[in-house]
Parts: sequence; structure tokens; C-alpha cells
Amino acid sequence: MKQFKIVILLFTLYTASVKSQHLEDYKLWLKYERIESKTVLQSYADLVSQVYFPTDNEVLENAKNELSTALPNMLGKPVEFSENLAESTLIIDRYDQLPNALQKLIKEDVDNLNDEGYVIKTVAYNNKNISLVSAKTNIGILYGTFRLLNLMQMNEDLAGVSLADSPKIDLRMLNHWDNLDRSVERGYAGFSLWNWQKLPEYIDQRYIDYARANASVGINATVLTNVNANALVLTPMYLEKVEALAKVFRGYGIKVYLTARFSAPIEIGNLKTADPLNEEVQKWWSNKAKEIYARIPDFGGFLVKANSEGQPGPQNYGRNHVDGANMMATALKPFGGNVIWRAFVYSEHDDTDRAKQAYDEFLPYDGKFKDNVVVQVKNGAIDFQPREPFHPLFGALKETPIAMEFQITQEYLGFSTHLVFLPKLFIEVLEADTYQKGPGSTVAKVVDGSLYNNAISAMAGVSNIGNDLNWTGHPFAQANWYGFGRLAWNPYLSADEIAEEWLRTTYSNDKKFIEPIKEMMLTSREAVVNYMNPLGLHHIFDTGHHYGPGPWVDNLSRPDWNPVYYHKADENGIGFDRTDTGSNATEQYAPFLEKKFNDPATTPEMFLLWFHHLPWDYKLKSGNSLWDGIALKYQKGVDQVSTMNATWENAKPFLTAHEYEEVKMLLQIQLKEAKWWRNACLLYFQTFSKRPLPKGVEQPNKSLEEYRSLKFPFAPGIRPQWN
Ligand code: GCW
Repeated sequence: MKQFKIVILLFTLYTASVKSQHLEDYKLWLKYERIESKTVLQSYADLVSQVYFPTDNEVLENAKNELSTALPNMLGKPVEFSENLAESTLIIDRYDQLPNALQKLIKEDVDNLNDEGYVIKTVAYNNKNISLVSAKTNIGILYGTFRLLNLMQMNEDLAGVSLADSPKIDLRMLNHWDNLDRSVERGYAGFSLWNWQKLPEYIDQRYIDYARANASVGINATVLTNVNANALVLTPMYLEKVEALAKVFRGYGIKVYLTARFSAPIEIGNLKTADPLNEEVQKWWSNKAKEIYARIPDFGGFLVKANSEGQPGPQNYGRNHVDGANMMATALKPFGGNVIWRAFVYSEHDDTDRAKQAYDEFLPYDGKFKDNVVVQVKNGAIDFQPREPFHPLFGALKETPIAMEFQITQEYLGFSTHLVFLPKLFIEVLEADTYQKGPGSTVAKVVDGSLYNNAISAMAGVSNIGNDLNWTGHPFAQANWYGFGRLAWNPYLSADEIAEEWLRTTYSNDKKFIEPIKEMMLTSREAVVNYMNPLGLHHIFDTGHHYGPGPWVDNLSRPDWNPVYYHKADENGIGFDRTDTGSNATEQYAPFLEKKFNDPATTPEMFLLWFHHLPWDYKLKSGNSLWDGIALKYQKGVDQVSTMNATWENAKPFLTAHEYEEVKMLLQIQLKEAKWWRNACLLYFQTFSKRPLPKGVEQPNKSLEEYRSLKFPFAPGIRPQWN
């Protein structure tokens, strides 16, 4: 009996610990674990021995709450808040509230901040050193508080700290492709967070934690619904629910946006048309805006996908994108709202190279949009591929605010099973030079508005968040949410610092853990390019779900949906000729780049087959033939994933059993799938190249037919079916 009790006790302890380990994933990079180093602990205990933090509104209360949760966890004792400023060791307060003597000490720093920036500084005051967190606004204080806690989690030396930081981009937004039935288009982390059925009354703790996580990296806007939009979200029944979410998010400086279905006036307004030049239609949208703002005074505005992939738009009425966007902009303008109009367009009736169509369509509209319109452009001209050259609209649109759209969810990057650190991809695009205003005209400068002095700057990330316990499906995919936020705040950060910050706040401050795992993260993006789409290959994914390889697919209704359209492999060679002898997409870039991309010898090899159709025996810089080079890249990708597995294995001593196991299992799947990609693609391309695999490339263990016959009717990320 006694033994039985012990077994029960052990079992309970075991399950409790497994459970709590799983819950650790939920906390993201806000774990606030007990600080181990005694010296750091002592210095922080001194720093916060008495905290002055007055609050007169919700944003400040949220900041103070964060501090009250975090500090006891990290320091092992409750925080002492005090109303006596003069005696406090940490003062957190808005600049306008500080006594003159303190203001003077940080005036210069504060003058250089923008409205969302903050200062964290050690100053000498009343004959002692104290720490000060200040800002012009409440939201600046919230950001400053999160930053302070972030530095503490990383055990940074805070004695003598002097830091002033402001976001470089105005709108730092997540785009949720969440449907009202809670399915998430291209979502690989469960269902939508928004529980529409229980809203508005039931406020899930997740909404608050979502807002905390976003605010901690400075994300200040969220589009709740899918760009493939449902007009119902604009009806009173749903607006009441949106209002409840907006109320939670407001306290964390996050504005809510909705996607607006262009045909909403017909679908929910009983009008006969949605023609943007029709007065009734214009009135309908103005009234709709009024109705929304009556509920949500700080509503952000609309995100619109129009005349793209079957979505309705102004062209249904013989009008254009400017007519459509400006009509909505006029409706939102009196309330301070924005229209974010997407430029992801390509037509089934146009046989121009798909990569050229958005530029051709939008460039003539430059300068014609109203001042509260932002045109949102994907990072590349096709569609969130593992690697694409930057979209030629960046730098070319000179009088139109242009938002960067990155995809955080891994539609074309192995879903949430593959470990891919996306800041590497984002930064490659941001650092690219457009040459549109001479050398140094980087995409980052276009996006932060500094190149052309745009009135609004914006960066959007298609969210990878769902209701999985760990939010993002793969624990390392949390780093992509984190990294997106950090880059939207400052597009000039390095991938190295982002990875390091995330690792230290999420896992451990131990250098022996951080260095190899950081290296693993930093190479992971190149690995996925190698085993999926090397040397500029793109869009060779299987149909619909985009899970796994499908380079052979050639039977879809639109030519530009078929992988064969993109790789154009034949007996002579492989690749898409986008030079002046081909589709001439190169001419959409500034002359310097156009020239560079027109010649295979001067095209960076990572984009070789994006711009050129080349013979199988074309000689690469390495001296290898193109065929051998492709095969060796596929093999390299697989080898890199093997190394990732080994690296993780070595990290075991630094991890809990659960942390170790979950990533280990995922890395094993990734290895299996990297091999699948290599084998399937090489076997297929070999039917054209008719050459043997070079030395060092493993022979596939299945036939091409076997790979071709794989079907995944229930792959996640597309609308679920009942049977
Ligand atoms: O990447 C493609 C996706 C679609 C998506 C579309 C878009 C929301 O396959 O699922 O639709 O792009 O960005 O509009």
C-alpha cells in the first residue's frame, strides 16, 4: 500500500513537472527566471530596492504590473513600491511628471526621442546614483519597462546604463490570416486565438499575454482577420467582439485593424454595387467608418486585398486601385484611420511574367493615393519564397508610403516543423540596395521612410501565431515573431543580436549553450534554401498546401500556379529567363542592378536561376557544372540539417528534458523532409539533365514515381474539410 502511494506521489510529481515544463513554452521570451549569478542578483536588488512608479492610466498600470510579476520571479522577493521619489532607487515616470532637477539630467536624451521612445539611464540625484526610465508618453514608459526587464533577463550590467531608443518605423503590425471559423490560412500553430463565439464577454487570458508579448518587442498594430476577407466582421455582431479585443490591446499600445472586403456594401449593406465612384457606396463606407469609430475611437483602419486571387475589387467596376483605396481613405480620414492597400496582384488574364505584374500595375499610380493610404508590398515579387530578390517596387515608388510585408508563418519554409530563423531572410531583403537614389538606397531606408521622407512608414508580418500551447508550433518559431518585432522597431539590427537576445531570454545565459545554438539559428535559413530552392529556384512546391516538393506539377488551371512555369527545366537547361532576352523583369530594377542581373556572370549565384535559363553544363564560380552545383547544394542543405541535429544533441545538458525532446523530434522530421526535398527534386530534374549525381550526393532511396504519388489532403494551413 505504502509503495502504491509512493508510486502515485511520484506520478503526480512527474505529471506536474511535465505540465509546468510545457507551460514554460507558453511564456515565450518573458520567462523572468530566477537570476543565478549572486553578483548580478545583488546589483539588481540594489537597483530596485525602492521603486517609484506612479500610474494614472491603464498603459502605465500594465507596465507596473509587468514589473510586479517579473521582479519577484527574477529576484526572489517582492518589489517595494514607494511614493517617495526622493528616496527611490528606480524611478519610472513620464518626463513631464518628473521634478525639474531630474528632467535636466535627461533633457537631451528625451529631446531626441520620438513619441514611442524611451530612456533608461543611471543618473546622480540627491547624492546617489539612481536608475531612471522615462519617456514622453505612456507607451514609451511601457516599452522602456519591457526593455529594462529584457536587459535584466540577459543579466546585463545596469550600473551606469545609458540607453535611449525610439522605433524607426511607425506602424509595426501583425497581419493575422485568421478566418471567422477560427481556421488560419497558412497557419501551422493550431486555430485562431480569437474566440469569436465567446467574445465579447469572455476575455481569454491569451489576449492579454498576446498583447504583452507584442508590446515587449514594440508591435503596435494588429490586423485581426484574413486578407481573403469575410464581410461579416464589419457587421455589428462582430464589431462588438472586435471592440472587446481592441479594449484589451489598447492598454498595450496596440491598435486594431480589420480587413475590408471590397464587396461588403453588397454583401452586408444591401447595395447593388460596390463601385468606388458610386455615391451610395461611398456613403456606405463613410457610415461604416463612423460606426466603427463610435465603438473603437483609436481603430487603425482597413487592410485590403483587392482584385487578387479572386478577391473582389475596384476593377470589377472598371475602376482602378487608386479609386478603390482613395474611396476607403476618404471614409477613414475624418477619424484618423489608414488604408493599407496590398500590391500582391497578378492576373490570370495577363501572360506577362507574374514577377512583373505588381510593379507594372502600381508604378503608374505613384503619388496618386491619398495621404492616409499605404501600399503594402511583399518582400519579393513572387510569393514569400525561401529566397527572392527584393521586390522592385521598393525604391521605385517614390511618392507613396510603402509597407514591407514579410511572412512570419512558414508557408514555403517547412511549416512549423522546420527550424528556420527568419530574421536572416528579413535582413537580407532590408540590406539590399535598390540604387534608386544612388548607392546606399537600401530597402530598409525605403521602409523606414527616410529615403523619400514618407509621411507614414510601416512593416507588416503575416503572423505565425495560433492557439498551440507554445503559440507558434515550433518553439524556435517564437524567435521569428520576436525577430520580426525587433526589426520593425529597428530594421538595422543584426540577426546575430536578435538571435542572442531571444536565446538568452528564452533558454539560458550560458555562453556554452548560446554560441553553438546561435550558430545553428544563423545557418538555418541558408540550409532551407539549399534543400528546397537552391541557386534561385523558386515556387516548386506541391499544389495548394505548399507542403513538400512538387516541381513536376504542370496541370493547374493557371499557368502561373504551376511549378514548371517557374523552373522551366528542359533538356537544354533550367531557370527562368528574366533578362532582356526573356521576360525583361530585370528592367524593373535601377540601371545598375538591371545590368548586373542581365548577365549571369555578374548575377549573385543565389539568384542565378531566378534571372537566367542556363545550360546544365554552365560553369559555376566553384568550377562545377550547373547540374553538379544544384545537386551539391541539395546535399549541403541535408548535411546542414544533420549538423543542426548534432548541435542540439550537444545542448542537452543546458535544457530541461521537455525542451530538449521537443526540438529534437522536430529536427528529426526536418532532416527526413530535407532528404525528401533533395531526392524528389534531383530525381525529377535528372530526367532533363540526364547526368549522374556527382560524388558526395547520396543516392535517393525511393523512385521519382513514389515521390510524385505522395498526397496530403489534410495538410494544415488550408481550409479544413470534414471528410
Ligand atoms: O502566399 C499566397 C498564399 C495565399 C495568400 C496569398 C496572399 C491570403 O498562398 O494563401 O492568401 O498569398 O498573400 O494574399
